[in-house]
Amino acid sequence: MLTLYSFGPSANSLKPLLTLYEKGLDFESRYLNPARFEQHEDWFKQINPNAQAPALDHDGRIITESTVICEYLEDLFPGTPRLRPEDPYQRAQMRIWTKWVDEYFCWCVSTIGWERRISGIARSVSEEEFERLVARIPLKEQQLKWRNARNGFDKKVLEEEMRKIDYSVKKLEARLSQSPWLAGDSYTLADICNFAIAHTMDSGFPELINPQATPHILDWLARIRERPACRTMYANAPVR
Ligand SMILES: N[C@@H](CCC(=O)N[C@@H](CS)C(=O)NCC(=O)O)C(=O)O
Repeated sequence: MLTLYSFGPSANSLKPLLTLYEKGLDFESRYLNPARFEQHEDWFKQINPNAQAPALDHDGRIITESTVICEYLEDLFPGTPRLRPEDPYQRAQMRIWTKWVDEYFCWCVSTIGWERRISGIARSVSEEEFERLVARIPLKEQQLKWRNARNGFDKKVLEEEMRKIDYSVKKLEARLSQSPWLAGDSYTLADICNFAIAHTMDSGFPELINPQATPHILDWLARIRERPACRTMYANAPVR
């Protein structure tokens, strides 16, 4: 029995969600609502002590870390489709791109997302209620992120994150002008994990991602969105 706790098809949650749909696996989807701060509730901290989504429950055993969950699913269900190349060089390329998304790309996009979207959630409650909610968050750095979302991130931090996003977009475009998928000839976890962060960037950052500047990224996004698994994932997304 597989149960995925997630925010639905967004950011780190999208990675295991799309992997599960790609593999056509039966699983129970438990959506957490960030607008209700559900990820910080005690029952969920029993599942993931970091109070963050996603988390996978496989027959009572918990796996956290979005990219690790994807690799775990690939280990358990390696067939149809294979999402990790057999060739060691291409497999290494896949891991370079998943490492990059986890260590660099996701962070700059995340900060701008927190400034643009999470700020609304952080400001939706009274000061007293906000303090009560922040006190439930186990990671100090996440507490700080919530405070920054409520008070507004430093302008210099936002400028630096935008610089990193610009660099990331150029790096992705350059790679996708060389091969159809990030690790080479086949669609892999590298594409799923980068798509998780980039999937709404053509609407969120049209000054960076557009037909003139990034035709290869747009083509890559379209090819992933057209996949039956991706269509099903979006069709089943929670309405908020
Ligand atoms: N390294 C973790 C990061 C998980 C993470 O950052 N989750 C975010 C959503 S993308 C979260 O739960 N944020 C809500 C919060 O921290 O309150 C992973 O890849 O799974």
